[in-house]
Amino acid sequence: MSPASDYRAQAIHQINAALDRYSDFGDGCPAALREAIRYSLLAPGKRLRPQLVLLAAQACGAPMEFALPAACAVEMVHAYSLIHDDLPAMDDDAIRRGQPTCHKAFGEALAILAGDALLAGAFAVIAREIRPAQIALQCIADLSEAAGATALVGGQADDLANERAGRTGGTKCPDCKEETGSIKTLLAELESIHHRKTGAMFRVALRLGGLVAKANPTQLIALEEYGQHIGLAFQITDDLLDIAGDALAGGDQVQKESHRGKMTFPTLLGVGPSRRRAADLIGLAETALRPFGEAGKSLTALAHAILDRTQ
Ligand code: GRG
Repeated sequence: MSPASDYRAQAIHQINAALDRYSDFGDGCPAALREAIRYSLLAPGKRLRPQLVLLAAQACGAPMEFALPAACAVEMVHAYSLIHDDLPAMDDDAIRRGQPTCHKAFGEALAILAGDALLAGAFAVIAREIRPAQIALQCIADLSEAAGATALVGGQADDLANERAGRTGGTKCPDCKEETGSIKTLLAELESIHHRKTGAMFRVALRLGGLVAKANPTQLIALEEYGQHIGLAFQITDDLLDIAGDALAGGDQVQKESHRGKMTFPTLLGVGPSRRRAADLIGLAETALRPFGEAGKSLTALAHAILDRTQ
């Protein structure tokens, strides 16, 4: 194991232990609700966003443990968004994190409520655990903006609207090198959706890590720029993984049923150019980390892991 992946394994271990503590809402929480919350939150996700919080704090000179409450708050918001995204009214998915989705296991009503409780619980963790209060307040303001109508929720709303309007972006001819006017417009729309729906949570994860570590403005700007690039690269690799088994491997189509016919980077650009775009973005992310020098090396390693990921 390389030192960077060893460090990340340690981070994931600490994150899981802290999530376990923070998802115990005490005796006042009904047992079935507690079970549904913990079923989804503690399921084996990649813990990418909380790792970003910890690694950003560490790049700014703070011990990783210091950023655990902020890291868990971000993961709790993420888990809520996944539970709600999987509901029949949204993506209608049956499997998440290798197990039946929350609504399949507990019913729709309890799944909605588990998501609601996680969203509220995230802000409670910040308010209770982060000091000084001025930094907690800033974290709450930033996380609520990232989770709200102009970011996560707004991006999701536009994504659903596009899907329901049947906008797929078509299938790009592999021989076609130039981007046509309409492809450019569709790409800009797609990027705008992803900057809000996926990118905002990446950016805020890095920002919260910086804030709790008392980062200076140059460091905060660098972290957000890095977050912007890796967020989009993550989404492109997500689209590519979603069509895994396609022309690249020459195998069977394994794309999720609910994602068929969606506008994605590969449907707009083709597979090869999408891969190159993701690699370019990781290069830009690495450049953004220059102000951190050696201290940014775990974040650099994480950016490359996003590009090379297989799940
Ligand atoms: C319901 C408000 C609301 C928003 C939903 C998160 C989201 C927005 C939708 C999830 C659908 C999806 C496939 C989005 C694309 C990328 C993404 C966010 C994937 C899930 O994140 P991972 O791969 O998941 O980090 P794990 O389970 O590893 O944490």
